[in-house]
Amino acid sequence: MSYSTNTTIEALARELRGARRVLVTTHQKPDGDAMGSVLAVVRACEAVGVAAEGWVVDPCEGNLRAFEGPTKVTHVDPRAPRLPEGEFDLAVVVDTGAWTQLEVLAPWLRAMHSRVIGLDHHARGDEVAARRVVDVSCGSCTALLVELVQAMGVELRAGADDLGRHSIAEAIYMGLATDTGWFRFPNARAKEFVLAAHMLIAGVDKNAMYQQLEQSSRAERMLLQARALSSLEFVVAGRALGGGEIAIMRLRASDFTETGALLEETSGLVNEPMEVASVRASVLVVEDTAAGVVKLSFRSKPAGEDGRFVDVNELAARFGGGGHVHAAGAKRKASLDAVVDEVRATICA
Ligand SMILES: [Mn+2]
Repeated sequence: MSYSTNTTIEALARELRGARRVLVTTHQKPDGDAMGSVLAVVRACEAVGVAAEGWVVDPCEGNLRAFEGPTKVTHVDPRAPRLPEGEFDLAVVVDTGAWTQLEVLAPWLRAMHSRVIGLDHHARGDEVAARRVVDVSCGSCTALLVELVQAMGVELRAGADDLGRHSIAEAIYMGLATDTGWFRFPNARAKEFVLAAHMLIAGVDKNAMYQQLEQSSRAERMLLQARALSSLEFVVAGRALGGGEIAIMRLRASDFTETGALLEETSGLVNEPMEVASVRASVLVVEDTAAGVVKLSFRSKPAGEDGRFVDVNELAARFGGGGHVHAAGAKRKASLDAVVDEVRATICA
């Protein structure tokens, strides 16, 4: 069976209302939409008197945990995997339908299969949920969840404290804003703006959210970014990659000790050189002495007018890694400089 809708939102809403105890989960390393989706469904269940809890496999991107408030969410360290305990009569998988993104919980979800429902906006997925609604026309999974919340007969303001925080609307706005790059990406269409307006009317403080999510990094991270940018070089890509320029940046172990930045604070740095018009892809090479490896992150821009783009999944595969066509990673057991030389040679080839 293909990954497509096989039931209705109304039917899923009825299942949720009729449940006693619900577990809501999403893809590993949740982003704003994944976390917003989990919080929205848990809060909607609670609003109709159904016991519900979120189950999230870390690492958790950005400052998303600040939005949990009193909503019950269990965080699992993937290095110490564990499974839910006790009886759940329904499981909800949001913002994904792919086994590869649900590794930790997969044994539990497989055993639950007939009692797993899914709501997603991705084009590809597996038979994780027995009953599901998949709508790729939604800019975020939370955009789809607006329909679920309405079908459950729950107010968007449900869950809000005295200051209007921790509502369903806030969780939905978080997904909308982050998955559309704060309403800049092509998936921010009229529908997403209309939904966003409804969430603001329901009391969401968008400025506070922006500050919490996008302006809350440590000074150490900015100092690390300065180090990365000062190492920036532009390499002309060979014919195999379609020409143009590819940016390479490197971070040594000393860059971390001298700035006081943490390894996880490299998140997002690889995207910085993409601001340059001529850059088609970017590579960040990071020395991780604790793990004894050099980590590579690859990113590429979407296809240009000529329909060409750098397939970084393929590029990463040459370093024993992989991922997606526009975002991939790899690990290498070699010195930082040797890996950078290797990257340069591969790009020029
Ligand atoms: Mn999403």
